[in-house]
Amino acid sequence: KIKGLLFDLDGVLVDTAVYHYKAWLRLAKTMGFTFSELQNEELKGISRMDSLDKVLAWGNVQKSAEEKLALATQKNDWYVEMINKMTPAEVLPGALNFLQQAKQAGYKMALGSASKNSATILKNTNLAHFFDAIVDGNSVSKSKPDPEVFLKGAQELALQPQQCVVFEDAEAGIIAAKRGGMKAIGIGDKNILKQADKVVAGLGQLSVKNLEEL
Ligand code: G16
Ligand code: MG
Repeated sequence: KIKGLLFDLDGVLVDTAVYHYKAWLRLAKTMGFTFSELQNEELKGISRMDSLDKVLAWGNVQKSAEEKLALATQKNDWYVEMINKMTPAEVLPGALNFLQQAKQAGYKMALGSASKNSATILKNTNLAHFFDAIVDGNSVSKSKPDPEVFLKGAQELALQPQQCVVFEDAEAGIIAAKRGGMKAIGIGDKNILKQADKVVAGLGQLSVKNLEEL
């Protein structure tokens, strides 16, 4: 029986991808190149340093480890400037209602995000109080598709992986959930999130009652 819900942040509860995109693009431009919105899709769900490596490869740019750290810090400063101004109005459609229903129904809930900025986002959007545990980029050593982030989440909820459902918009996140032994609900496109047990366009398309059918 399902007792715990593990939520990805960017793309599931809030759309911070647009802020990541703006900050990475600004960084690319300082190095004299640009990249497309389609390429930006590849940055979803992966860590900051992995994202930087991809961006640099697109620009055919080589940097030392020290320079990379400075570039990632610059990008993050621009990103944080934007998320500092986020409001509860930026919670994705249906997400708040779903979290409320789930809380009411007695599910334990954890965040499972790759971001090191999850605390700021949760605070500014008023979502922090829903979570019994927060596992994010500050507390994991291996990025999705490694299941670490979700295994830790289940553990912090004192549940077995089989008792948990993961909500994810990135293919790497769905793979992480399946490798961890959890059910996975994809938020997005069926043709991309192939390994998900079920795919919906957004949490608004899902009712907490649907969880019992999984
Ligand atoms: C999010 C985004 C990724 C981002 C990562 C790290 O993951 O989807 O694009 O690179 O966090 O973010 P930060 O630079 O803030 O540490 P998730 O897992 O919430 O979808
Ligand atoms: Mg995501």
